[in-house]
Amino acid sequence: MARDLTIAVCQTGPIQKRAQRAETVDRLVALLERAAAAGAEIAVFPELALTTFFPRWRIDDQAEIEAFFEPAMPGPQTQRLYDAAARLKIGFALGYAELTRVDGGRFNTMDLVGHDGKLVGRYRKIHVPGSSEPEPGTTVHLERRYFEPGNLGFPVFVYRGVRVGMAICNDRRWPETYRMLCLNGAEIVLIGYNTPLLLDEAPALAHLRMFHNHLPMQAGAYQNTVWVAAAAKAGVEDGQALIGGSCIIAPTGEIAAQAISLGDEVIVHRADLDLIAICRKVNFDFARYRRPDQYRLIADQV
Ligand code: CDV
Repeated sequence: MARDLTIAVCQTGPIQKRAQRAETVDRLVALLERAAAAGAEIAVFPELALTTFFPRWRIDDQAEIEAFFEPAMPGPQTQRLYDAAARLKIGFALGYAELTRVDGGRFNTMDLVGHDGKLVGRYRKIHVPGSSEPEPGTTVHLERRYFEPGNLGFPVFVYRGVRVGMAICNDRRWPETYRMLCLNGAEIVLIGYNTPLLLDEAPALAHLRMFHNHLPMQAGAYQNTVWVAAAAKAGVEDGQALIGGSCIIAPTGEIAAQAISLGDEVIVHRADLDLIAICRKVNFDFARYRRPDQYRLIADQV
């Protein structure tokens, strides 16, 4: 029997600092409704989808920092999104700033929520970029000030019989992300990102920002025979331009659907999961051809 899953990528436009959480959740619910109306069975939202990308600032006021974090998911202000998932019978993956209940850990997190509105699984960003203090000559990007590196590995969860993994922004540039998720059996990788259009440290690469967005995701999809669906937070957010380019990528490496705006936008594609086996047979039958015994560092190489 043919297997497929209809995926929606819910790109958002900027979420300004002044936006109230309720207003932002309204936007996410509206996007989820559009995704469900288009027949999607799962949707992915951006990284830190409930707030502005606050690591672009050095913030010293603890109360101000706390306001960006979620001590519980769902919480009083996000419950409506979970209720919408259950009402519309559509799952979603949502990026947010997590404050853990037990030990106060802080992570850049993405949760996978089922079509019953209940938590399916959690991923915490592993490749946390930037620094903890502003560094001269570089665009201020202080994720390492606010977040610890993820400590849950690259887990894969079963959603409607499909094996789903997640990754967050900078993770998408690293081959290890796709390889680990796919060694763990992922058939679909859901990604959220906030990527500045310009980096002060690399003006020579400015024209490549979108190319370097799609290149690793297309390569990751192709080399690991997996569907990739990636949602940007796009547009000018609190004075910083963020790229869009949200997309759905087939295991062939082809972009199957792509956003055309820098605002709230839904793109949908029915992902043919049988394509994975076809692509695997051609080049990437891991069990047959991978040689982990030879993948080792060689000391004293001349
Ligand atoms: N939010 C991110 O992880 N941003 C990174 C860079 C630009 C710091 C990215 O890879 O897009």
